[in-house]
Amino acid sequence: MNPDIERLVSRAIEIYPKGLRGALNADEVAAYRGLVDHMIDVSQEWAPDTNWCPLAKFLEPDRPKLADDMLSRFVPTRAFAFLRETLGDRIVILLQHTIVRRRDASRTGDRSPWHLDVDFMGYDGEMLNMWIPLVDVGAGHPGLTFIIGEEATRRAWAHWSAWAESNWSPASRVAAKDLFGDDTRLAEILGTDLTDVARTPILKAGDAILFNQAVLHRTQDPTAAIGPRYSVELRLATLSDLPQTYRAAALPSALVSVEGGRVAMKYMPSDRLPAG
Ligand SMILES: O=C(O)CCC(=O)C(=O)O
Ligand SMILES: [Fe+2]
Repeated sequence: MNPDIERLVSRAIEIYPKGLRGALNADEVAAYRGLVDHMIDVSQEWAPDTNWCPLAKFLEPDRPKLADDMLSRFVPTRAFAFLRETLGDRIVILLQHTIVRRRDASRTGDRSPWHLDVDFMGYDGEMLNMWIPLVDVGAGHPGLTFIIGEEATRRAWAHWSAWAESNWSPASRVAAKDLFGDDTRLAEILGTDLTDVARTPILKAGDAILFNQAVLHRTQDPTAAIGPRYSVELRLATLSDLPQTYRAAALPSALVSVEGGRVAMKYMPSDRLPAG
C-alpha cells in the first residue's frame, strides 16, 4: 500500500475514533447552537433549503463575521485545550471544510452514506475531524456510526484504493459516490457482519469525537428524535502534517498559534501558511 495511506490507516486503527467528554460546556453549547442557527439562516438566503455551511463563507466581504465569532469562542474551551495537548501549539483550521449542520430530523434523505473523508482531503498529510454534536446523539438524535477494527478498516481501504487508482486524483478530488453502498453491500465488501465492526458512540451535547480521513463512517440511521440535529465538524491539521494537496489548493484557513501563553489567530489561504 502507498506509505502515506498506510500511515493514516494505522492511526485510524490504533487511535481513532477517540472521544472527549465535555469538550464544550452547557453555556458554550447554547452559544454554538445560536451561532449555527444564525449561519444556516444566512446561508439559506443564497442557498434555500440548505442545512449545512462551511465557515469559509463567513470570511467573504459583506457577510457577518460569524467564523471569527465561532473560533474566538473556541479558544477558551476544553476542546481547544485537548487539541493543543494532542496537536501542539500550531494548529491549522481548514475553514473550507469546517462545517456547521442543522439537520432536520424529518428529512431522512439528508443523511451522509458510508464514506471516507479522504475524498476531499487527500492522504498526503493527516486531517483530523473534531466532530461536536450540540444535542445528545447516539441514543437521541442521529449521531455518527463508525467502522472499527483492523481487518475491516484495511478492507475498506483496499476497496477505496482500487476505485481511486483510476478515478481519484488530488487535483480533481472526485468524491467516491456510493462506493460503499448500503449496509448489506458494505458487509460484503468488509467480509463481516456489521454488528461486529459498526459502532455508534452515545454522546451528550458538547462531547466530541476525533477521527482522521481513514475512518469509514456515515450518519446514524434515523432515530425518533424530534427537532434538528445540530453539529459542528471542525477540520484540523498540524502545520507540519497539513495535507499537501490542501496547501496546493490555496483554501481558506486559520492558523492558531500559542506563543508565550497567548493565542493568536491568523486567516490566510493555505498556500501562504508557513512551512511546518
Ligand atoms: O453530519 C453527519 O451526519 C455526517 C458528518 C460527516 O460525515 C463528517 O463529519 O465527516
Ligand atoms: Fe464525513
